Amino acid sequence: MTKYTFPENFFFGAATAAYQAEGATDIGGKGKVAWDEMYHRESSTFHADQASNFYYQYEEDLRLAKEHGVNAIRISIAWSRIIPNGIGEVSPEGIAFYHRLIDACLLHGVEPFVTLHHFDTPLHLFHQGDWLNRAQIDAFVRYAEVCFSEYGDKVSYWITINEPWSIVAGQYIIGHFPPEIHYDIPKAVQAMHHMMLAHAKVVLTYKRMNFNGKIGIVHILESKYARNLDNPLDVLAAKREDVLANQFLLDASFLGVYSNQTLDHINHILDAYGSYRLIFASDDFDILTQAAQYTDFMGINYYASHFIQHYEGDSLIIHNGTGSKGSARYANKGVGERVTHPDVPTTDWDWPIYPEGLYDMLIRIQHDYPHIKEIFVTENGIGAKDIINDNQEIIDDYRIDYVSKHLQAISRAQGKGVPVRGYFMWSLIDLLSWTNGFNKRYGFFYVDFETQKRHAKKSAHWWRDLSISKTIQ
Ligand code: BGP
Repeated sequence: MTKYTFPENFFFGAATAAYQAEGATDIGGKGKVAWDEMYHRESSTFHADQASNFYYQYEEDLRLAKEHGVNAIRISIAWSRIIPNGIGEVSPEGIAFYHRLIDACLLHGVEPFVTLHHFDTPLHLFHQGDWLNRAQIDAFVRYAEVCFSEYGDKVSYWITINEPWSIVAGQYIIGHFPPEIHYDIPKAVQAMHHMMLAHAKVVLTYKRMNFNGKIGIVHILESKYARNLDNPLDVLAAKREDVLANQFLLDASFLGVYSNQTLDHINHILDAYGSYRLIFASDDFDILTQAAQYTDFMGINYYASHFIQHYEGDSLIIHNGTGSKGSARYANKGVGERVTHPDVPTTDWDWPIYPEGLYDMLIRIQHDYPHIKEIFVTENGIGAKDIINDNQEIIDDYRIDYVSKHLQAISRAQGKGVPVRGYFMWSLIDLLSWTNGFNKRYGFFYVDFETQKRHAKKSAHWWRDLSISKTIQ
């Protein structure tokens, strides 16, 4: 049996995000975000007011993390705790909370990787257009400067933005994130460009401030395969989805320019939606190019890959937000349609389980962007309806299997020279899932959302052993 061994200094991490974990949405002067409004509509069956109560229980969660071999944690800072309306006064209570949280991470020996934006733009800015509004870029830079001045001496790893693609896909294509707009790819592309600029300006700001830490960005990167490799139309559809979801952002953040091939495909997609063309300012590419050189690492979130076939017709997306297997559809005009593959299993939420797609993506990144010095797999995991039995155990063998297979893919890529320095399981504790609520669980620790009591799952015990042996069979 092949053995996969990880280096001594590898980060065996786990991830969280402020809005999904903290709760305390109206505590400490926190400003509102668009999710608060959406979840408090009558039709919503859940909200984030308590979430996993991390705001109050982070000490316990960090202790559990440490005890189970988790030596790094992704946390995010809620912009609206630091600057409640996004542009005005800084909140001393918000500043103090993240000092306490970051200090606790360091005290427990759990390295904090801190994200500045994880899907939670302050409501006031959201109402002014969110990332479609270029003016938000400067507001984000100011917020980042505040965070760097406060926490820059303590935090060694910063992440500017989490998953620009998921943000715009949710907001403007699938329509299950506020403002719930459907099938508007032009808006999605324009907002991504603005996020890339915001990321770039924050990287340059951080470097100007002369800290010793590192800064990077997290992209969700799912491989896109033609369903039928012999059909050139399927091949084209897969390429188009790849450019839209992956290559556009990779080019911006790691080359500083959109290649001709990228722009060609983007323009073809835009043509299906009218005459829209991406709007740039004259110095955008100087900023992107400079930042690309100074970006220290790339974070990859990876859950699934997709098999794509040619698609004619209007966009049609049905989101499976309940875990009733087989209910999803995903077809975009001008791009293609995702279909199942008979050899590839899926989760109850219809996400294909395909570790090989992570391996392929890592090899491709190394090939196309060889100057990237360090890579972290910043999220990977499986959402499931975990059951707690009468003995208070959660036997999540499917999670151990999923994580093992993805770690094997990472180890194989390391063997080919891909510089993957750490892995973060999504998630440390069960959290709010943005569009699925609380029954799609990902954590090493089961959260009873009634009592907020934590229970270590079988996977947490397995992780402790793995963090010691550093070896997967
Ligand atoms: C990523 C996000 C996370 C998390 C995860 C699981 O895209 O960065 O915040 O939610 O996906 O997704 P979901 O909760 O929709 O299953």
